Amino acid sequence: MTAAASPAVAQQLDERVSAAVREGLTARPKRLPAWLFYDEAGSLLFDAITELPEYYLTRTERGILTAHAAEMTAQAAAGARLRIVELGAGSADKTRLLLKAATELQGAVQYEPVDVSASALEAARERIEREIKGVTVTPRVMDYTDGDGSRLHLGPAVAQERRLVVYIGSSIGNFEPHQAAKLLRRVRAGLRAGDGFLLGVDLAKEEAALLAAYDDAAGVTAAFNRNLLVRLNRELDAEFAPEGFAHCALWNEAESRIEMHLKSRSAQRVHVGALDLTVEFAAGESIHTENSYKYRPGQVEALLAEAGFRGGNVDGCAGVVCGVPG
Ligand code: AVI
Repeated sequence: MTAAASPAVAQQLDERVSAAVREGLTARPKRLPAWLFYDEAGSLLFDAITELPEYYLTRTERGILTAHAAEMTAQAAAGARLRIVELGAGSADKTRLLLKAATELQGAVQYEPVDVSASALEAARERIEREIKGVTVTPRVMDYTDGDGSRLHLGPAVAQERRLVVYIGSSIGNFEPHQAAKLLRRVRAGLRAGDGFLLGVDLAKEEAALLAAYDDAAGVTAAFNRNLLVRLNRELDAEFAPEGFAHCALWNEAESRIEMHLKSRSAQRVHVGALDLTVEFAAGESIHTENSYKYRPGQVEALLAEAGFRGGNVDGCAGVVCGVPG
């Protein structure tokens, strides 16, 4: 499959955006799905977030991979040849540590990044093949979240090879628990005995650290949140004044999640031209834009076990490598 998004795929995305916005802005309370963050500007803002001093997630995960990539790839390969598949690869920045470890282990490695963004995949392919000798990149443009509950198509299962499916960056935390469980079951169903799964999750921690990570001093996360309105203005001919909405991050202890909201600073009415929809906001009313679940010790292992994985926690920290029972 090539990395170019076909017109049919682009049209499907437009329809998905329209349906999600109509549904979310007419719901009570109002909400918008977090996947809407990632247009081109949103993806750049997210990259900037990962560099922020307050956003501990990326550097923590990079530290874990730096320390354990060799051990992880060796454990996943278990003496066979390893092929690496990555879900939601984006710029594939941290995955490079695994790819380097895999080339050191076996000389060359096939890498299959999966993402909805054809441009991000193409940029990653170009950079990885240039910078890491021995890696062959086969990008796949696919929405891995879009499924009917059946098996996730994870590329060819080649005899004598073991696949390691990588899902890092704590992206699983942006799914509701039942959706996360369903995704894990679909991954499991797409794997063969002996294949592996590397999952990066974030654990619950002190509230102040969590709030700072999602409401940074430089205002990058606020811009990321408001960019959603900029996107609706451009793609759906909406008339949001982004500064008329305050970025708000809160810790929901009962649900163990950070929530992001856009709170209307005043009573206002916003027209969304392409949907022929006028949305009324009371002063202080919010649009719920994201949940980021923070797991408690043992929860992830239980989720994985329920999905049919046999797991091992690496480092007692945020990385979990597990295998498919063989
Ligand atoms: C992509 N995802 C794991 C990020 C997170 O931490 O939930 C998205 C994000 N939202 C605000 N900052 C980063």
